[in-house]
Amino acid sequence: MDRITTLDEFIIDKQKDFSFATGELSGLLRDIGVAAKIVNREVNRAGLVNILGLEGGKNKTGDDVQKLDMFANDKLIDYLKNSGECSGIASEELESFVKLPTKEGKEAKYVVVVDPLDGSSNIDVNVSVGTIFGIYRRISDHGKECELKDFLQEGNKLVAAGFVLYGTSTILMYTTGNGVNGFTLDPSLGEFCLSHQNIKIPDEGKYYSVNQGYYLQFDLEMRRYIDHCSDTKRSLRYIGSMVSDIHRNIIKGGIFLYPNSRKNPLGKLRLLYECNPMALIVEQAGGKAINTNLERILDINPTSLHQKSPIIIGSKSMVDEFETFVRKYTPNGENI
Ligand code: P6P
Repeated sequence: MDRITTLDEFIIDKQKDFSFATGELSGLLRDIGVAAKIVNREVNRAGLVNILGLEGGKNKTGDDVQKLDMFANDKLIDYLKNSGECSGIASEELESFVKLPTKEGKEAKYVVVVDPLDGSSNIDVNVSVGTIFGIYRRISDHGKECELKDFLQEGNKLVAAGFVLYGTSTILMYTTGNGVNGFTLDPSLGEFCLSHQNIKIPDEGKYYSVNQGYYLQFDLEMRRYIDHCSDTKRSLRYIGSMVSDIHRNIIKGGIFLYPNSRKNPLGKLRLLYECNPMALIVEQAGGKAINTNLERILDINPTSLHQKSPIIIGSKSMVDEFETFVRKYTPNGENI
């Protein structure tokens, strides 16, 4: 039996790849791993401990806030606060970012963006959900509290990004800019163990993921692309949980599309803590991520914490093919 490599061992071992590394980022990644194990425990028993059902509130973008959302949010913030490596957190569940005003928080090098529990509409029906995180090096003055500009950085400035998928097994995947590695939680050990080393997304795939219920609200190029997927006998797989859909496409190959529509002129997914971290992971795995103006997701300049972006992400040749439909069917598309 191959030797088990735990997430902690891997993070520490990979730290040696960075001569300038001083251990703070490693500590932050390890703390996120611990928080993920705690969230996983509650997700796995959500039906038993009365944390199902709606918290009653609504988050910044008007989604109903479910108790498990807030539990995940609070746990992640608690562990990031205690890490001593984090200066602030921006979360889908909070209108503004959280400053960590302690001495450690003011001296910390990093800020974290997080969607604590993505796919929350699936919680009560036992369909997989996920946590998405991204880590930026702060650009505000050390020794002082973090500022909004620390979070409003382009995705190409992320120093790390990852997700946790609470599915048939619990998997944590992350990148620090040198490829993507995946770790599966072994409940008998209570450890995330290396299971997907240097994973690469297939360049082509048979799956396309889009909510076809919005078909008539989509722009012409999107409708023609969907028709093309159907004509070429691709399989539609749409879980309604971004992390699950994109994770499947990383493993099997495929494309995930959440475009603009008449209902959502800028799409639904948030740039900072959903699109950017997933785009970095997919690019690091050899894939591609753009918006419906054919801009690279990671190059979009954020202007607000909860801003939305259309996203087309997945196998490179499939995203490239989508681009041809935009150029062909969008007015003046040939000049994009
Ligand atoms: P729709 C879940 O609520 C989420 O934020 C993503 O995880 C998912 O991809 C998307 O929304 C589903 O949205 O409009 O298809 O239900």
